[in-house]
Amino acid sequence: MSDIYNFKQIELEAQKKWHQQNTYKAEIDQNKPKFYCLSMLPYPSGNLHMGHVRNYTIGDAISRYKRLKGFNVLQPMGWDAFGLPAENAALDKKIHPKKWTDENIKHMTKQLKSLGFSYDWSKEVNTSDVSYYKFEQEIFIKMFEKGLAYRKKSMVNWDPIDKTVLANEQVIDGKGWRTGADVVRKEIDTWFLKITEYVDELESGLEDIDWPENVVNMQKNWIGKSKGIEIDFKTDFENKTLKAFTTRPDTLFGVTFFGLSPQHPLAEQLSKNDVKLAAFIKEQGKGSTAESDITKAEKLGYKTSFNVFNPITNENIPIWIINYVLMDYGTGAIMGVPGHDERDFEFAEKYKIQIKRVIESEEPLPYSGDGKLINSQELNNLNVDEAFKKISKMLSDNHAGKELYQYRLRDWGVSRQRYWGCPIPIVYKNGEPRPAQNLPVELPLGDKDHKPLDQNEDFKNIADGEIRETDTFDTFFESSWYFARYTSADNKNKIFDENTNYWLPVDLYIGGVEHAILHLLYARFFHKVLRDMKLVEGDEPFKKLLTQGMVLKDGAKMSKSKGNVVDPEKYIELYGADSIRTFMIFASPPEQSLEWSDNGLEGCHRFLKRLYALSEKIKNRSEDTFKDSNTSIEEEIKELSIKINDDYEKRLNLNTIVSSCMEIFNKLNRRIDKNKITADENEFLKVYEFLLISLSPIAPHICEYLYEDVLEKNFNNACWPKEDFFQQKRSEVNYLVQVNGKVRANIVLRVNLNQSDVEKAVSKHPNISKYLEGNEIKKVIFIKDKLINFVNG
Ligand code: ANZ
Repeated sequence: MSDIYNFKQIELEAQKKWHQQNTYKAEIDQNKPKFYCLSMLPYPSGNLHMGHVRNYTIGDAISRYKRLKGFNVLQPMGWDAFGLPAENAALDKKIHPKKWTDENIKHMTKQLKSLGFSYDWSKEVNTSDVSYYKFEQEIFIKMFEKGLAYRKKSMVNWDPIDKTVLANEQVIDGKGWRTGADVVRKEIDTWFLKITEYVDELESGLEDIDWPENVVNMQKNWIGKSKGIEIDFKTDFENKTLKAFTTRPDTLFGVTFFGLSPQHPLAEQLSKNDVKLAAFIKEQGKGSTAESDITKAEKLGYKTSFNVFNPITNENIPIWIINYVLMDYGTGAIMGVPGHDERDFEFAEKYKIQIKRVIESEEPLPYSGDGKLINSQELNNLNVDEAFKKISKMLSDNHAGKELYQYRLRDWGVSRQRYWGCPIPIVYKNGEPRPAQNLPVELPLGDKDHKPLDQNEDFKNIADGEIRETDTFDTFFESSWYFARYTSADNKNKIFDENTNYWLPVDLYIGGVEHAILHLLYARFFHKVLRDMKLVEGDEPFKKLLTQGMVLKDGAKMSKSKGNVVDPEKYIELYGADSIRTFMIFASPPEQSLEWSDNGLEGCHRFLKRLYALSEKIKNRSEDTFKDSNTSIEEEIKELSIKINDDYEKRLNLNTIVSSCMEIFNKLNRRIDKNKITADENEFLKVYEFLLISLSPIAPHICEYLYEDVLEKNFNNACWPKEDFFQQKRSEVNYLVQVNGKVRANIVLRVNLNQSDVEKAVSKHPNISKYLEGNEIKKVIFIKDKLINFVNG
């Protein structure tokens, strides 16, 4: 070894060796437990950023640890390569989206490799490559055939100058980002996936997975399951009945108005004979359709001249058309209870509608808590739960209502009117959609082809008056199933093979919390759909989830828009991959945010340099280097070793593993004085070996190098120490001493004595000697460090 820490050479050579030996290729091995460790795949934007480096270092450290523990590990990597930035680059830089994407992938692959991540590159996927998306098209067609994919009208942003649909991000202050034209809303046919068909399972499956509580809650809120009742209200308009969904049927006696959404069919019908109502509805059609905006907006209503009847009291209740009633939730109608619902309260105050209290409480109205029912006839004196049950029974007995669950989750609109995406494999004949016959439907890649497919006549028109669908998929489509494709990505003929069921589910998924809702929900949905197509097994794709914290600089999120980005490449050049990796792990626990610090990185680099210097001394040891010590270094690091083991195994506290390694290093270093080492040689080398092994998942290049060079062993055979390594050494043990199988004494002796020493020691004990005296001993049963049994008579 050279006398300076030449990290560049060490890292290059290690990476070359891993590549040549195919060290991280993942193949089925039934003799080992499997571990599928997955980090969220990057968008190939051009350069890795520190958030990627952190995410992938955590995943790699855990993968390497699992390998040392004897697991068969799959750790793949790939590219979420379709999307808008490639199209924008095509316009700005006059470079084809494919060329831009491929160049970025090439560069970022080099960056990933320079960080020494242990990926099985034979399973790389590029979602923009036809070898990937052809299978995606097959999945979509199966979905279409099962009725899980359908067409529906939906609203899009339309740029009247460019004559193109804009993504939400491309609308800036209501204007097209390139043309500056006023964007108009336009209703067009688009494709939806029926995620709502799986809503129950998406909700209940959250109980079976080991995910952070906040992510589980975010998914639950998004799914938005509510238990309630749909109540039928008779009306005085053409004998019609209106249904309203309520989670609080117990407040039925407090209903003082009835509300319909401006988009409700009856509202539209009434507006035919009421010009003022027609104008009101038109006014409400403007502005944002986002639920959050509607909830915040000023409450507005229009009173009609019609009524519903309370199904219990038969009382008249006026029908209003109300802006905060959403058409696509429940039935698009509400029973207004201003005494106990905040929105209804605000509305009733504004329009001077009666506000009735039906739940007793000290608190002022609107009051939404529990309490005894009042002013509610037969419900009086019940609490809210009891009243819910009673009214529910009364309504169902009268065929005037039924209990059900409502969900906020809506079907997923997957159509995008963009170029750089996977073509939706559908053709139309006389307007009727049917699956495209010859898959794949390839995205045209000609020089001039990078415009929306709708504007590409060659693509669009096929023989016999058939035309192609020109929408492409939302890029969330690709990332919804890539985790399954990785397992068989080297199989070009089949979407999945025997590797798929061997590797799935993902044992640990690591990524940013920004994907807590959509990506993770879509991926769970796809997994269930693929399961029902008998393509994969199991109900959930990701057993355990780790959401890593953000990388900050001076307290703010590191991001291009803030101009505080730190380029990993520069630091790899200056300090090496192992230093960056060590810093990324050391600076903060995986789930918390991490503050970038040049000093912190330098500190980690110094630590590795000192480890290198210590190793050199060990390497150059001679016969008389070691001199006896009366304290055991192995004992000294015992607690640290137990902590490291637990931190990897149970807590994933990777940061404290680094600090424990630093402590072990200090303990070793302290025993060195010039060229002498005060320790037992075997013990000292054993502790040094443990230090290299426990640090190797984090700083793999230097640790493998030192392991092979100093200890002269092959790192491929290195393994995590067995359980007993982590047990405190016992100096004494408690022997059960029996005579003819009966316990006659408990005697503490030195550990590890042989049978005759134990016999000698215990037979002197008065409790024992009295049974042995005068009897011939026929047999002695001996279990070392545990038991001795004398059989006589
Ligand atoms: C009467 C009532 C009384 C309500 C009360 C609440 C409190 P979650 O929990 O989110 O499911 N609602 C029903 N459909 C609606 C729609 N299309 N647009 C706007 N609001 C709607 O909410 C269910 C409650 O939201 C329902 O229960 C209904 O108001 C309202 F003291 O009915 B409630």
